[in-house]
Amino acid sequence: MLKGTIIKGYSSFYYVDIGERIISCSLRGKNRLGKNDFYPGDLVEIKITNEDKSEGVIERTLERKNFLLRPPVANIDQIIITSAMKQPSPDYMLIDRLMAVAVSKNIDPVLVFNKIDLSDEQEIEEVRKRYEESEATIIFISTMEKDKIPLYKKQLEEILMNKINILAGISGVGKTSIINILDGGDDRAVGKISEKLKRGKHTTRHTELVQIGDHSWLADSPGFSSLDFPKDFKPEMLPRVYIDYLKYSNLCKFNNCFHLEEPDCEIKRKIEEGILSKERYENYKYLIEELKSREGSQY
Ligand SMILES: Nc1nc2c(ncn2[C@@H]2O[C@H](COP(=O)(O)OP(=O)(O)OP(=O)(O)O)[C@@H](O)[C@H]2O)c(=O)[nH]1
Ligand SMILES: [Mg+2]
Ligand SMILES: [Zn+2]
Repeated sequence: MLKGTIIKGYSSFYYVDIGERIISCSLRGKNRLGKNDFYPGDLVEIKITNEDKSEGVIERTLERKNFLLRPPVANIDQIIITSAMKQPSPDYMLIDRLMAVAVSKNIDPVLVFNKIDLSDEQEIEEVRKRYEESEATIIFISTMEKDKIPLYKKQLEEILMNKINILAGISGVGKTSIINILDGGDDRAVGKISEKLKRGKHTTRHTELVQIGDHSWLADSPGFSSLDFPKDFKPEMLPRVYIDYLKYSNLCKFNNCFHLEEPDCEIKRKIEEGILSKERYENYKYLIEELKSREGSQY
């Protein structure tokens, strides 16, 4: 039995990447009844039925580590949270929320700050400091700095490598410009990635993973509604997905410390010492309140 990843599917027909090539797969009768869903990103076991034509059948889906409904993609490894240094200024509330939501869904957050040509070293340092303790990968780029584009492209490709990625960010931060950088500059057909992503926009049913490099994939940009906390996510789980707080919370007096009113709280100490970001903590408190009110409304 071979293992592979579904790249795209049409009704009961799927393209499965098995590493060195793509196999066109159909479903076995028992799987055609619609009980089991198969989505891009799904890790599947297949059997080759026709070696010459690269055809096969999907035997079964392996357990998913996560699933997004819009776009419907399984097993997302990484979310590229894209912001601009200016025009528009970073929406820190959104960044902090997306980071926490991502971790809650077992997706690694990466922070990309674009348009550094519009900012100075000091502003970049402030942003870097703010997320220093979060352990999220963070890069600063500009799609306008022509001479540095090969360097930025390489950095982006390294981050995306061997992963299923999704790109998120509000309008105008430079998502399309970033995809254009990834698209150009080598022997692949220019514009292939953006063209494929554009095609997928009209139909959520035919979402596909677009290949960036040998083993890196990019899914359609998710709608922000699908980047909410899972329904069963409780307020007391927030400290566990605010990754910068995890490595210090064992020093809080109470082991289930919310880092709010409790005495002898290591997180509040680290904020006073200027190690953890005060602004990020304000957003933490806001998210706790939001999760509490959501719970009350039986959402
Ligand atoms: N100064 C500057 N402008 C940039 C940079 N990158 C992109 N822009 C400009 O910012 C604007 C928005 O860029 P897009 O790539 O279209 O942004 P987007 O995130 O795809 O926006 P939506 O498609 O609306 O979600 C365009 O006018 C770009 O030319 C940059 O590094 N520096
Ligand atoms: Mg765009
Ligand atoms: Zn605490």
